Amino acid sequence: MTKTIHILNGPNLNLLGKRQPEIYGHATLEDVAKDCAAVAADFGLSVELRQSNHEGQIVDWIQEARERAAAIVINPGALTHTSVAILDALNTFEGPVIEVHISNIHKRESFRHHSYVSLRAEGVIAGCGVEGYALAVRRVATLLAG
Ligand code: DHK
Repeated sequence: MTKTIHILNGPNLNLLGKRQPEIYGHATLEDVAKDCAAVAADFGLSVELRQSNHEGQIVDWIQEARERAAAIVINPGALTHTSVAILDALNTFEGPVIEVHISNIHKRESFRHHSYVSLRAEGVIAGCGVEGYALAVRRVATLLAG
């Protein structure tokens, strides 16, 4: 059976392409889903991309991923910097986790420099624009190949 990578996105990322394009660019989440699906297909993998503005929904999706996903790529948006609940949920997941930030969070306000999710993630990609998602999928493919 084809292994699936769940690509989870947090608050405000539904506005990707419209929101502060000078920081987050012009591509939409739909564009991201297409790019990631193409890269995943090269490795015989599939992707499922979701977005929610609600912390509890993301926790529920991480728990669902325990049963259904081989790996998680996650951009928790602002919840990166605040959510112990998302970290705790990720700590129940057994496969690889790659954290993605479109912007370089280390070049921005100091409150964006800390990530709870990084305590769990195998890898972190920041500042590569939306290309970071496809890079994360590529990395997941390497990790799944063992
Ligand atoms: C996205 C957000 O919404 C911010 O709250 C984070 C992240 C950075 C990004 O760069 O993708 O601080």
